[in-house]
Amino acid sequence: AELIAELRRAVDEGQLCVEYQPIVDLATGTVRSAEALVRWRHPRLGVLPPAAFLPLAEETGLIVPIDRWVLHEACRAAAAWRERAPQVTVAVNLAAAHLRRPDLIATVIAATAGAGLPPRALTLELTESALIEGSDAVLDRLRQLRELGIRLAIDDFGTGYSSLSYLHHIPATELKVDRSFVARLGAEDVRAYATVEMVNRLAAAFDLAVVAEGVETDAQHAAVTAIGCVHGQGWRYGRPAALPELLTALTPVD
Ligand code: G
Ligand code: G
Ligand code: MN
Ligand code: NA
Repeated sequence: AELIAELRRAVDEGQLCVEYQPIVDLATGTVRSAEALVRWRHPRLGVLPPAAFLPLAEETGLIVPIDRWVLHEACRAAAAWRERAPQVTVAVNLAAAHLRRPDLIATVIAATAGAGLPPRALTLELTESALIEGSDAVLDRLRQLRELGIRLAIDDFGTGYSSLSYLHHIPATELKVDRSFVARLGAEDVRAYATVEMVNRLAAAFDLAVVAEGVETDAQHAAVTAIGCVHGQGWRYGRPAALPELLTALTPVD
């Protein structure tokens, strides 16, 4: 209960911060995008990861102002790094609650336009469980976002209790292969390999880009590359880091 009150104040008192993790082109190692990941600099408990407070935020509805703050912050950051690296986009996680909000489109436009970020430079990451609730109103909102040029990623793909039929309706642009599958690749697990291969083929058939998440080792990197995934994310390429560190990584070496 106390944590709820503290979390409510955290947004207003500037205790949240955002780290950025690179998403690279597997063939060249070039940074293509960066995922914004929220942290809470708690005055007593130190830096808390999302898992420590986002479930509470979702229960209480505080996730809406939190995600909105992250979205604005990330759009401003991306507009800044694109002056240095014009092709590098940004990815922001959105909780399911946003899809049910009629003001979602206005919120996203306010963030991109306010930052001077072209909509095509923003990817919104949504989980399967958020997407399968897909009422007509939700689908309509997703289509409006696509019409603006916003990209839509299905996060943690393969971990929800969803059927695959929703892929036919959701106007997504990419799939993020959940890191639990990638984690098993290093051990030359035949089933893990087949799973990632299947996701990659499915993505190709639906004309979706694929990001392999949680790539930690050279062996996993080799496996996802051999399977044909185009993009990768994980400690092998870079940990989530504060904006200045990402900017350093993006500095053209010349
Ligand atoms: O950084 P970390 O690996 O601990 O993130 C854990 C999870 O929290 C990720 O799967 C990510 O989807 C989620 N997450 C991180 N930042 C945000 C955010 O700003 N909003 C929402 N809704 N989820 C986030
Ligand atoms: O949105 P999503 O749940 O996919 O967020 C990515 C989460 O995965 C973040 O919390 C991030 O800190 C974490 N992460 C990113 N790269 C790696 C990795 O290589 N290994 C592990 N174990 N976790 C990672
Ligand atoms: Mn994500
Ligand atoms: Na994920």
